[in-house]
Amino acid sequence: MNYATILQDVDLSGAAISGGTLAVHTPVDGSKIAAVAETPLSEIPAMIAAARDAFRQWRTVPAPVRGELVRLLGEELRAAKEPLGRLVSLEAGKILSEGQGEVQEMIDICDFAVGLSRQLYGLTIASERPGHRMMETWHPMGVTAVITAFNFPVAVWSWNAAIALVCGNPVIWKPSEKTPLTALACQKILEKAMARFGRAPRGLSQVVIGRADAGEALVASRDVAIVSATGSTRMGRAVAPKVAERFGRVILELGGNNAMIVAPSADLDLAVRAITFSAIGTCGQRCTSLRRLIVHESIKDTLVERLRKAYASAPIGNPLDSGTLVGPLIDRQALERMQAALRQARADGGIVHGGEPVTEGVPAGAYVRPAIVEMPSQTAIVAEETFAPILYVMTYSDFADAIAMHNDVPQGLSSCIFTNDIREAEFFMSAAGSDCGIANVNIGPSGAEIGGAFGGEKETGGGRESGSDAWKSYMRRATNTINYSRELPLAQGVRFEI
Ligand code: UN1
Repeated sequence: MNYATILQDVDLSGAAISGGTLAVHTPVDGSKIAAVAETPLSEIPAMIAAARDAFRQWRTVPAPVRGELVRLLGEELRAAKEPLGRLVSLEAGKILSEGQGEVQEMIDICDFAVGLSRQLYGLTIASERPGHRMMETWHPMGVTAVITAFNFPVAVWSWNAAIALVCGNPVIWKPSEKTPLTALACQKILEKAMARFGRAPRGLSQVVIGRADAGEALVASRDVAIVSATGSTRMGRAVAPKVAERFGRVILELGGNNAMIVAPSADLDLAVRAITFSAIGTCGQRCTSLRRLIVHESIKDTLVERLRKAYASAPIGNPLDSGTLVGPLIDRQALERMQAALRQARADGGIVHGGEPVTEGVPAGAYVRPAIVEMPSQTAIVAEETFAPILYVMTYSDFADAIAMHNDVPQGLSSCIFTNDIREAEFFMSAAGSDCGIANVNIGPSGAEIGGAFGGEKETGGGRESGSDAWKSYMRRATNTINYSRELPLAQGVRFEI
């Protein structure tokens, strides 16, 4: 597929995508496809000020009316799904079906947010005082900065933007410097929706193109009420204290080191399919990718054998070719990090199947053969998140040990168990089971749908996005006590008569 056609099919009119200082390389073959203009750091304060002005207006627009803007955004995304999905594939290197799936996820969150715009409910609370009523009201919070990673270059913005907009917050988006084109395309799509809506204040949605220092400018500003950041734990460690220092709010979605426990009763046909999708899909570059397999010793050899067969039949190659299942890593650095992790795993006594760079029959990008690594134990390298298709396999004999090994990593995003034993399944989801934000039974850890809250514990950062009541992170709560009596009783029976 011709790159120029993919670029021409999306509306990037007015965006400066040639002659700029930010070179964009497609992971498909490493070639340069654009040179995007960076936002001068000196302009960021004015952008934040424009967002603050937009906030003053937008917070007074009734939430269901704000929902109408997001409804129109969903319509525009439906119309733009194919070309935008192809651009995602070109810029992030994911296969066509996953590029389309990512845009579908955007459409789904818009639908969800539209419904939510009529359901930003507060509670009514019984007062202990006669003639009094208590209630809580949810109000818009303020300017929301959204910092996103290359691997889900558009969906993660939409999770945040759709909810922030219905909650009454303007959004300033700092996409990954590896994927600015998809961000500019999304901004255009939202601008179309805003033009149809007709009442959106200027500055309601803005994009900052740049590198880490552009993100830092947003993180440091007292006028940015919420910083929602997705990326590595290292990035989160830099962002969180800076926001905490000024008592701002963070929503963090950081690293994952997601595992599957495979019990003796597991349906191995299903498990093999789930493992291959979640371990090698997106070339192992989802925050929810399966990275650790904790398998009962009695079935380990059979399972590894079946997985090796399944891996061998997954076509690796150009993600824009319709038969491909495994596209490239984002760049050479990612490939080198993968090779370094495999070297360490070998040094720790691991037996590595696959994992080598692939150069034949593929374009000139960072293509690799996904790796299965049989480990003698869960060593330090296994506890690290390497953003590549490496599946470490460990064994267990005792279910309690499997749970302990499962939780014995710093990250806590997603997890799953394959079992037909209801006790194991329930235990896995219980308070003493998986310590992750997502705990699944008989499905893999990746590919979550809109509707559930998304995020995780420990070094994953604790944030929740997209579904359930994640909207509460984008609003502030006011508790109201109303006295409709002619007395002024004090709570706790305190007497204070003058
Ligand atoms: C991410 O990798 O940052 O659950 C998000 C999933 C997708 C989202 C992944 N719905 O795999």
